[in-house]
Amino acid sequence: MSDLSQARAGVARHWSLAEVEALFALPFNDLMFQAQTVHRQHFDANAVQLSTLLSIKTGGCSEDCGYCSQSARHDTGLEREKLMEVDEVVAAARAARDAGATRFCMGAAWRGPKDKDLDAVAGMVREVKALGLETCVTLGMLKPGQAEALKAAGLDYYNHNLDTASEFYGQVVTTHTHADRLDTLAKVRDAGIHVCCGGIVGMGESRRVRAGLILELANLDPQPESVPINMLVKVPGTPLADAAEQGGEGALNGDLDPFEFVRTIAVARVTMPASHVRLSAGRHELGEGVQALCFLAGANSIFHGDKLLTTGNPDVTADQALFARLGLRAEPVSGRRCAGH
Ligand code: SAM
Ligand code: DTB
Ligand code: SF4
Repeated sequence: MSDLSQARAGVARHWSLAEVEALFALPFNDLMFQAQTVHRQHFDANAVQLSTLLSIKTGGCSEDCGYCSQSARHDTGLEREKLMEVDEVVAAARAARDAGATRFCMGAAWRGPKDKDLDAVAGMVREVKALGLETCVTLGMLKPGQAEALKAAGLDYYNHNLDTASEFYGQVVTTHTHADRLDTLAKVRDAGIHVCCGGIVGMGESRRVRAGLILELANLDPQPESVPINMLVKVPGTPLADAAEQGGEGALNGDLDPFEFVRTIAVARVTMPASHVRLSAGRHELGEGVQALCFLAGANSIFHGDKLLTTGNPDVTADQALFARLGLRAEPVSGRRCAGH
């Protein structure tokens, strides 16, 4: 089967680093054209899926992820909070649904859940699902049996990001490994839960590392159904608060070139044609012009609501105005063109 017909059929194929790097190196207009062509074969080009985030357990995390405001090892001034009550979570989910979200993502600052925590989260999943929302949680590493318990509660998606290419991972996190991440992803898949898996750019990595991240995501088999691409939010007090680009392709005045972020979205779209690619953290910082380019590059999902986990996000009225200017509309549940993805 040719590459194009494979892409049309939504069949994943194995990508090489050279191929992914070649996509990154294309003239911008050529890359955008490829991304838009692939996007239109699989999705309604003007529909965007809306997910709302809620931090159900904030701060005090044992892990040392260099970008994260919630690590107990970084002095970010964030107040540590205990796990929220089910009623509060349900109220937030109802408000998110009423504001137009179709998926509700609950995040906890844990290395992984204890069994007691998992029971509480399973209760939240059950009630959020009963509101007619798709459910997603991101709880860190899972132990045997935990993914099955979440599936039984009605969990649709588990978010667990690779975050960066394996070769760079050890420079960002030392308390767990890239292999640990893959292990949890396998548990999620085996339990029959959809996978939400992406990464962060702008952490001082090279273009080769960005290509390596997309390569590792695209070669997951099956490919993740949702792929969040985050622009690093530089949180004061974290080791990456002053992350600078080392130069080379994709750098601009010591920082990540916003066009490099758009390229990353486009390469994700071309290599993962049937996945929802989410323009995730960093929308405030990117501005509306660059966000519009991201939609053109094939992003078809965003976080909706004025807060991510601990940092800000454009508010709902700003997004409504942007969607109206661009002729975009919110995607109803199961808006994919390809069955089963
Ligand atoms: N503890 C769980 C874990 O590590 O998987 C779940 C929560 S963690 C905050 C979820 C994801 O948020 C991370 O994998 C990372 O991709 C993203 N993230 C966290 N802090 C960020 C930041 N400052 N900028 C961009 N993305 C960030
Ligand atoms: C993802 O890839 N990005 C979201 C969600 N998955 C959990 C989190 C972004 C966090 C941004 C920094 C913060 O608000 O703490
Ligand atoms: Fe903890 Fe997740 Fe933040 Fe890492 S990214 S410090 S595991 S909350």
